[in-house]
Amino acid sequence: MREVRKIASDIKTMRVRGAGKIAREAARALAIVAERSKARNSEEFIREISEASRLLLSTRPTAVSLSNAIQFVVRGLKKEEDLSVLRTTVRNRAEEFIKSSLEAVKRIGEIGAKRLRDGDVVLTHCNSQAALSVIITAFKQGKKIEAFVTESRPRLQGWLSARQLLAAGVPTTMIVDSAVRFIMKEIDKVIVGADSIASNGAVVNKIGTSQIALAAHEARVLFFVAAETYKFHPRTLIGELIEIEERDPEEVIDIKKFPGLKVRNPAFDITPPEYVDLIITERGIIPPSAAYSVMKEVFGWELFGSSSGI
Ligand code: RUB
Repeated sequence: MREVRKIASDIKTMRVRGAGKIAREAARALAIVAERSKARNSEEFIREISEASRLLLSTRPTAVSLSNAIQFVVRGLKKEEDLSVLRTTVRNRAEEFIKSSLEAVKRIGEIGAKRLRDGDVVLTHCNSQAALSVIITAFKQGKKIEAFVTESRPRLQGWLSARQLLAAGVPTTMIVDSAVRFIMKEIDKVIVGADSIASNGAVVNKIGTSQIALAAHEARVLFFVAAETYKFHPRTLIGELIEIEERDPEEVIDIKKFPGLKVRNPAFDITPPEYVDLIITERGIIPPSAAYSVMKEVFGWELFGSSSGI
């Protein structure tokens, strides 16, 4: 469990961050438990896996990728099953999730790149591997793409995006978050990632995303979301709300220097479907109104209940 606790702490403190990466780390953590478990029987093994799953789930509440990855790995584990079968099942599923998640990012790049034209100026926010995959793939195809990245206060994930884009050779400009509306007249398309997508097509992503969508809408700039299908939140179908993580005020300001000051630090916001033109998934491009159909197709097993009880 020591390794799992380390992975959980890395996710919580954002040493590992981004919805896709934390999902893959969670799957990797479960594979480690399966490999190293000293359980003497299947019941003990399932208990260990459940404990690890709960710990991983407690790290960050908003990105549904985390719980979808865990459900994918642990679904339907039964104590009546042979211990060695359970071990192999968890390891194989974790491996399968990691592999298909990485392939999805690549595929989203290929599919999304078709929507970028030569000469497009594309704005992105935060640091999304799916969104960057679209920009970088189009650029590598020879389209003259220029990127704008927001700083993405308070954690400055925009710096990571800037580095990735520059490393790929994409001409990149950074702006502060509050410059978005001013700059929007120079932008052709906005592409962001997602931490969760609700059944009505609303997109939960890094704080500030919904303001960018609003500015894009006002300026008639297309607003794309790049998201693997495991970013769709199946339980929103039964009315569950997506929890918005509020992080430590210290990320925003040194509060010791401002006695009495209240600070709020919501890490994500919700962009209503009306402001989203397209969602680019590894299965194809959909309008936000098709979120429900994607969920039905992808999460059949989840919607009809998981017997793992985790
Ligand atoms: C990251 C963030 C990203 C999504 C999608 O927030 O909001 O846009 O997670 O990323 P944080 P990806 O830095 O707080 O984790 O496409 O890489 O999954």
